[in-house]
Amino acid sequence: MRPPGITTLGEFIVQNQHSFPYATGELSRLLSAIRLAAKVVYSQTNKAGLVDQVMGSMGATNIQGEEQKKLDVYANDVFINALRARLEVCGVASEEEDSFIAFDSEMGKQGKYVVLMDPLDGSSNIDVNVSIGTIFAIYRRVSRVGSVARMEDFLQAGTAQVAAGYVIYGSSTMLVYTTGNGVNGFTFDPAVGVFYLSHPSMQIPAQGHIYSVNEGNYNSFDRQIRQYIDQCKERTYSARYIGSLVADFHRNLLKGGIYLYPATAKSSNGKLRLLYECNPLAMIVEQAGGKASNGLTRTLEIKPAALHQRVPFIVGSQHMVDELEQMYKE
Ligand code: AHM
Ligand code: MG
Repeated sequence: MRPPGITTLGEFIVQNQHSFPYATGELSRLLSAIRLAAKVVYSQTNKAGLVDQVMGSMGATNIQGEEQKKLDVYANDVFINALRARLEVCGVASEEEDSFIAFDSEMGKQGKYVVLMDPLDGSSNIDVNVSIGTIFAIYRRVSRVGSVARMEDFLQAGTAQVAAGYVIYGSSTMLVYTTGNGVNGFTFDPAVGVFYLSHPSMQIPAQGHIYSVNEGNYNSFDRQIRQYIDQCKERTYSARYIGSLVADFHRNLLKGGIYLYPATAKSSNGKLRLLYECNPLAMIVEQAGGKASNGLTRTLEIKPAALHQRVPFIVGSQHMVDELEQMYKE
């Protein structure tokens, strides 16, 4: 049954489309495609352990050398197909694809937007019943409408995002997004098949008491990161690390905290990808009053050089990120 007086995601998108600086309806249709794909992935995720297509590995690796899970590939296909079916999108870039996919049909070339995504974030948690997610960023293309999408459409700085969001498949499924006018969260009611506005105008507390980092890499972190972690311990902050970026980010957004994936011995630029993991979450956190940086530079201002570029990522409550940035300055 529909909770009385509660707005659905569909209604919210339509009610708020006037605040979007581009043509009315375009972004609404694009977000509807994402909403639909999220429902499909949710329904498949919930069958993990029951059907063969969900848990386990594909026996292949992606271009970044990471093992592809069955659900990685499934979610990738679902999101790409949902976006391809819309007039608005001329191309997609994904963690699971070597290069971007240009929708080069006559319809596809008319699309004004590109979408960059991590279709299934937290892959290592699929098989162990722990929260996972989807992250997406939406940009206006810079190439001519009517032509085939080009690399430059995808290599835009995060400041150019027109919308960004994530889906978390957790104890409930939520879709959280921003179009640059604050952040709103919607919870899925599986009985009705509808997302309802449950978290209007989300704000991250300016100061938190949670730090989230894979401390197994402590010995290879920068001096500033080690110093910051030591300080968190002296202050007896809580350590919370799920290993799904979306889930760690979501908790810190609600409760206040800081998430760190700095450079390590294994990966000198950290593990997380700028374009479809860091930038969308950076836009969301800023819209919610928080901050994201690599320690020295605001994440959204980093000039991308490659589709799968990795950057050190520090994101969360404003005062916490400020404090760590101060350590870098000193
Ligand atoms: P994925 O997109 O392949 O799942 O990888 C990204 C994930 C993040 O969700 C998570 O925060 C991080 O990798 C965990 O890495 P680690 O296991 O090194 O701590
Ligand atoms: Mg990921």
